[in-house]
Amino acid sequence: MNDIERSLVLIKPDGVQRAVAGEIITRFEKAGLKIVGAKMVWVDGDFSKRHYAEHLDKPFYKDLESLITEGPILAMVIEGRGVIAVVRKMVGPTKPEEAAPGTIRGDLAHNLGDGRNLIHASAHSQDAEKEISLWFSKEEIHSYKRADERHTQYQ
Ligand code: IDP
Ligand code: MG
Repeated sequence: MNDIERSLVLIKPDGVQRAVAGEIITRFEKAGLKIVGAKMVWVDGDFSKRHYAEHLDKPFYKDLESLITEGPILAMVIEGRGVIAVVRKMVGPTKPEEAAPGTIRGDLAHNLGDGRNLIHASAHSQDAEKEISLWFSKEEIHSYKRADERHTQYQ
């Protein structure tokens, strides 16, 4: 069985502004994943450069920085078994037009362009660890039991 992991999930400014945050969070909750941290943050260019360090030299970085700093982000830490891969599957591929129906990007971002794909999710465990410590302090991440845990994979 997969280990319990944590993933950093961001509903990006376009997701907050399109008011699909509730729909997205519901999908994670219904999948049995646990939200262990959540806050709304409006980041600046310096913070964007830290979060997207791997993309700094990409041609799309400037547009990406504009997009990620244009409004508040709903940032979450989500916990569950194999959660990093599960969330990436639920999110779908980077380009919404390539995302299958049933995925968050496929269902909710299909017609959007210019990198507007609603959501960020950690790609692998090293990224997750780095990203969670960039966005959240230890005190902002909480341990609690879901009411349905007795019947789920957490046992
Ligand atoms: P990911 O969010 O699916 O992990 P990455 O390749 O890590 O995708 O890219 C980070 C973000 O940068 C994407 O979610 C998207 O918003 C933006 N982006 C990626 N590639 C392009 C592009 O070719 N043009 C414009 N924006 C892009
Ligand atoms: Mg990425």
